Amino acid sequence: MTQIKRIVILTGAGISAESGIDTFRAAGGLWEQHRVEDVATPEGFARNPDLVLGFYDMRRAALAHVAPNPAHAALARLQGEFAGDVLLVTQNVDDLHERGGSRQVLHMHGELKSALCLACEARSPWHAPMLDRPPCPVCAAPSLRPDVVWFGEMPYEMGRIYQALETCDLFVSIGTSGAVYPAAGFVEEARRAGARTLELNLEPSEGSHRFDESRLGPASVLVPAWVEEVLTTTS
Ligand code: BJW
Repeated sequence: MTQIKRIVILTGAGISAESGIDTFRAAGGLWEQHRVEDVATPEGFARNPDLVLGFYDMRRAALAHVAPNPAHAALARLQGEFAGDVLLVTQNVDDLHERGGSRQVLHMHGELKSALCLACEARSPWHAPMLDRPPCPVCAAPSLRPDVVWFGEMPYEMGRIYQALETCDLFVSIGTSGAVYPAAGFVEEARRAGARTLELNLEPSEGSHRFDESRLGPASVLVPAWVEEVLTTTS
């Protein structure tokens, strides 16, 4: 633990579950309530934009009723107090890392509070519904879509993420099922770089066997305990 200088952390829906945001693949999760092909692909959006805009409007509005939990706060503490580098990459489109105190977060699957204009390709901060086809703040075209990454689309910030994975000494995956690529492959990239790999998850993920260590339990308990351990053993 004393040799650790560069940490890459990947978070998924599990870190926000205890804040009251549904995960995707659990029983009763988002993909049981909505067909993934309908709401999380460009083809689904082309077929039925109202359905997709309404789905994301509902999830954006729900952010007003949730709050960060101790796992988000612990990662913010780590970013503030760890002497080396911490890159926080999230697959989540919520804003709970930022509201938990994190200042630097890479949202590889985009953000609910951002709009992407299909006419001018501008990405703009966005807080309102999109179902009523509001104008783009940059070009005024009524062509906004949620600025999120659907299946078949390229996630954001991949260059920066792979660069960090190539030089990290510790990779930690928190609350993700390991079912979706490229994020599910990050553990292999980190292993190739010689990093230690740790998974913190409620239950073994699809990729558990790829990690040096798996700790099972709720993120609100595991993450603060792990952060405390890192800060006391590396200071
Ligand atoms: C707790 C907890 C608690 C619960 N405490 N834990 C065949 C093979 C390989 C790849 C492909 C393939 N066919 C197609 C692909 C590519 C495809 C893909 O991966 N498909 C799979 C289905 C196989 N991927 C893509 O298309 C991606 N793009 C791409 O690959 O571009 C090309 C490329 C090439 C080279 C380099 C780079 C790129 C894009 C993927 C986009 C995913 N988008 C979504 C929607 C985003 C917008 C939205 O939110 O609606 O992202 S899908 C959804 O899944 C969302 C999530 O970010 C993502 C991952 O889900 P996550 O976070 O893991 O949630 P869950 O629900 O699955 O798991 C929660 C976990 O938490 C569970 O394990 C619980 O146990 C745990 N948990 N409570 C701790 N309290």
